Amino acid sequence: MTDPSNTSTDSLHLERARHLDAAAMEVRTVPQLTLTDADLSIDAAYTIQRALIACRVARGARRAGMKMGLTSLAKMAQVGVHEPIYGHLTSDMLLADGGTLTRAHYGHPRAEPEIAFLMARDLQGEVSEAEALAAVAGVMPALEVIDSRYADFKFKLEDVVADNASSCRFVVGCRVTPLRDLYPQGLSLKNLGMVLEVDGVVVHTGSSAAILDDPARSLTTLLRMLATRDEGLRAGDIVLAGAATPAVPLSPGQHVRVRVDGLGSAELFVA
Ligand code: 0L1
Ligand code: MG
Repeated sequence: MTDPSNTSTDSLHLERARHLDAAAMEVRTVPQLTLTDADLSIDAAYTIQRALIACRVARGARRAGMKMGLTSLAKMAQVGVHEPIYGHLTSDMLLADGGTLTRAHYGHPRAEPEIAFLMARDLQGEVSEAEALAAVAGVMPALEVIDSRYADFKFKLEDVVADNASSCRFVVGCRVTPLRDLYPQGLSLKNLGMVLEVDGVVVHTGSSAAILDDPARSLTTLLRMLATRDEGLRAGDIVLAGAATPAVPLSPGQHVRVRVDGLGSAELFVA
């Protein structure tokens, strides 16, 4: 028999997901969920996140992969939350390399330089970094555009998890570099130089080492977190490993580019 208390919890999660989804569509902020529910758990927040993604899938979006967030000290300090989190990427969030983002469609978008993995095969469970990398087709430079349903990006861990880890749009460079191509150049995924430029001016420099010390660790952390729900990654998934520097606010007219040693670049324009 269905437990009526579970049914009411499920409908509350769905109601909150719809509330966040509507706010994104209508470009407005909402009060933090934890203001009215101080007991909101991380587990419940990830359930709301999945219901939020289901709203997009119902509108025709497809799974594109996953993102890790808050994987660097710089990012944690920027928003005052000190634990890595994950979110879902859908096909409607993908912006072509060199594509244009319309600023007015978002509340307070920011861009950050990232490393993306392309998964060659399905992978699930607790694996070593070497095992995770063996399932990767290659890596790409990426820009993630984050936006938050909460005013001034002010939230608690549970709020930002429910809001799909602030994920909004993403761009990946058009070249997928197999990891074996890095080593002959004397490069290591653990320490690739990363530069974020706005209008041709360098605004932040960093290293892939800022991403949990090694982007591969971000991948294994994601797999460990997904395993708690008996989920994993699928062949063809793009995984944004996390940002190497703080995010920069976006304004119309800007050209934003990330350059990563050995991987090339990815860019977007803001209209
Ligand atoms: O991708 C990120 O690191 C962002 C995670 C959520 C925190 C934020 O909105 O900056
Ligand atoms: Mg990010």
